[in-house]
Amino acid sequence: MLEPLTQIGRDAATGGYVRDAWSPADMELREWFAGEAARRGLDLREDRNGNLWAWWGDPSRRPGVVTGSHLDSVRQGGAYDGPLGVVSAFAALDLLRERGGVPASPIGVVCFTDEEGARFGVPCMGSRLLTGAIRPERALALTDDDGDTLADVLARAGRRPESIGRDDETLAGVGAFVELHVEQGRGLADHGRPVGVAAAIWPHGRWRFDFRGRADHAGTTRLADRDDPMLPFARMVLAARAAAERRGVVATVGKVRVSPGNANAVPGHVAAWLDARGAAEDDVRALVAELAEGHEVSEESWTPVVGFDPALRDRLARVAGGGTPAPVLPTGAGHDAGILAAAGVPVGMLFVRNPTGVSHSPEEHAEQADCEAGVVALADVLEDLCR
Ligand code: HGY
Ligand code: MN
Ligand code: MN
Ligand code: MN
Repeated sequence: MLEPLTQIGRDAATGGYVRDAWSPADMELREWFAGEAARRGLDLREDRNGNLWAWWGDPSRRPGVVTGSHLDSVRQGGAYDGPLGVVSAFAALDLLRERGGVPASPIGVVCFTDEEGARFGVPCMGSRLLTGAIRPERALALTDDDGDTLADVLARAGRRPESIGRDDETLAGVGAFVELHVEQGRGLADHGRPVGVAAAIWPHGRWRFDFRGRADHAGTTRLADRDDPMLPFARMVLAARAAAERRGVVATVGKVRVSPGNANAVPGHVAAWLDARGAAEDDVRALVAELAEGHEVSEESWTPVVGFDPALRDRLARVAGGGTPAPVLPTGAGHDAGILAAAGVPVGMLFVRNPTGVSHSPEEHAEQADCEAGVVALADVLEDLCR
């Protein structure tokens, strides 16, 4: 189902995808999106934050029902996380057209920009800017690993950095948002069902730790004379795992930057990023506070718990489940749907079965038949919401 996209940003050596926001691969994906919109005669709009909207109908006349997801990836990510939601959105719209009739509400397909935050560190950047969940000046000053700011990168991509920010006009056109996403976990595999519905998104955040020491010679500096930042870093990683087990949350350190990075020198500085999540906000906050004690720590992003609107959630479960209601599952993965829900937009999520549950990895997978079941469920949900 994802064939048109599978070669864009793919690392032939690993089969993983590297699709940083505003990278050449991302620009190619944005071109693909525009082509899909044009092929269907949809009204393509790029909002001031770079999010792409393809409309069937005019949302300025009446708020529409929007579906879609993102096309950027984590580094060495899988093929489905994001793209499955965008491809399924176009396919569901095609199915509605085949069924005949014109929906009472406009239907929009959206591609949110920079959902993963792989380049600038803050996830759901496009939807956070759209809803005002991040200040433009903070966003523009964020830098990537080369030291380029978001402002530099937007300007180079031909966008206007000075115009980013909350976009009430675009938001007013979104009467409801339904995001289809490959499940990142094994809930549906355990249920033996192809399609599920999100109950809630766990609270989650990212924190940067800076461990500072003194660069020195690896061979001539006595151990007693060393101020090696690797040691407090290593202790923090082990403490994070122990605290997560004790507190019933999850904590991950997946990105570390050691500088200056010589194999024959004690490093001067170690920067490390902690990702912590859990069903209960207090438990996540308590874990971070425990680990931050005595260290230089800054919060890079925080998303409070998102409880999807129960009436819409149950309506999606009934419609998406066909004869028997679809399973309703919580998730520890963040999504643009969570950012829009936090901004008061009626939001729901559909999940498509992932047999192994593996995600943020080239191993991420979904069976064709389940992807097709997802499209039918999404079309049924859109039809139901647009009555
Ligand atoms: O990190 C997440 O949960 C999402 O994939 N951005
Ligand atoms: Mn992801
Ligand atoms: Mn995603
Ligand atoms: Mn750069």
